[in-house]
Amino acid sequence: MADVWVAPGRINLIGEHTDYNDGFVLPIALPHAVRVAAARRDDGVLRVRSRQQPGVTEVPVRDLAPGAVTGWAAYVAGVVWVLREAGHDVGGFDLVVDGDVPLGAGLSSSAALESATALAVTELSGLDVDRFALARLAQRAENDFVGMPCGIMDQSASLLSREGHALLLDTRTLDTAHIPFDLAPAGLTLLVVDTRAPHRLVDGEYAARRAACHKAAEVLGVPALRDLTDVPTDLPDELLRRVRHVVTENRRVLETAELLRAGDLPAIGPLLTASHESLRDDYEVTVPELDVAVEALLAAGALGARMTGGGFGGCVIALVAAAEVERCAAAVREAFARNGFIAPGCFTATAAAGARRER
Ligand code: GAF
Repeated sequence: MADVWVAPGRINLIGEHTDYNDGFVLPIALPHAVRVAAARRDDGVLRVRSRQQPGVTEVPVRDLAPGAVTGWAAYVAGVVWVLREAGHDVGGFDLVVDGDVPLGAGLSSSAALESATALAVTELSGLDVDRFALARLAQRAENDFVGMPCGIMDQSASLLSREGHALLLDTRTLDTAHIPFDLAPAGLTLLVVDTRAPHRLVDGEYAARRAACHKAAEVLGVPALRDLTDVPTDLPDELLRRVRHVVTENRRVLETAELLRAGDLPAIGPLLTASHESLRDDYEVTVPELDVAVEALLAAGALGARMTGGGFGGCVIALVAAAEVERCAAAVREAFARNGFIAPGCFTATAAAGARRER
């Protein structure tokens, strides 16, 4: 029987679009995960299939190059490619992927797939690569093989998270702190609303935000926007709003982490909502479904609500009293029906464990 590695999807509590600015993020791992059953092959061929997707990908590992594999299997092939590029002796594998992280919902199913693959391939190859290096390699696989210019949050969340904790990550240094995150004793719950909004222009808009941030850092003469403590005043309006989001969001992450450390859970609510407003008004990555969900949740009594992930669709999270979960979910469903949107999916989330070998 093949060995199995499992890696979770994630929800980001706060710290959006900060990771490619060397800033701070605060994700939790989800109970939803990707499993990779893996075995070595001695013919140098990478063979990948999925229990959810049709088709089989078969490619000699020596032929791996950006563009050689497309679709979901590129996340797997990219990890094998990047390990070989980094000089590791990695041969052929049989990999079977199975998962329950909702696809296209902004819950990092792709980072989970990369992370499970990275663990499987390195362990089966007898390589000693630490989790921080694995996160960097998985990010590189996504940047250079898949072609998505993401930051390092999602791979780190999948590989470095601990059950019952949020992961405070400094994306410049990869310094981490595991901060207890258990809402139940405070009578609270994290409600997740999958808006099921079709992603629009995601990759192009994401790359455009990233480019704007890099341009602003260059103009302002700092290595990255993380290095700004105050919002500058002398930038063109759109660039200024992008910068303002990043500077204020970094502050909100650190404040949220402090409140969690102090055990003052309800107090993080307004910070979540402020993050959403900043993403909506300054960073302009929300869509009507995300804004309507947040408004409905707040009107129904949520202590705070925000979009999570890259935006342009995906999920909203809300901090709600445990007794109010059903009422809040019903309020979103009604608001979606009123607006003619597809019915949303609602579930509650706790902080789960990071990637590991399952058997
Ligand atoms: C996506 C990216 F993959 C992350 O790196 C991060 O930038 C996020 O969007 C926004 O915070 O999930």
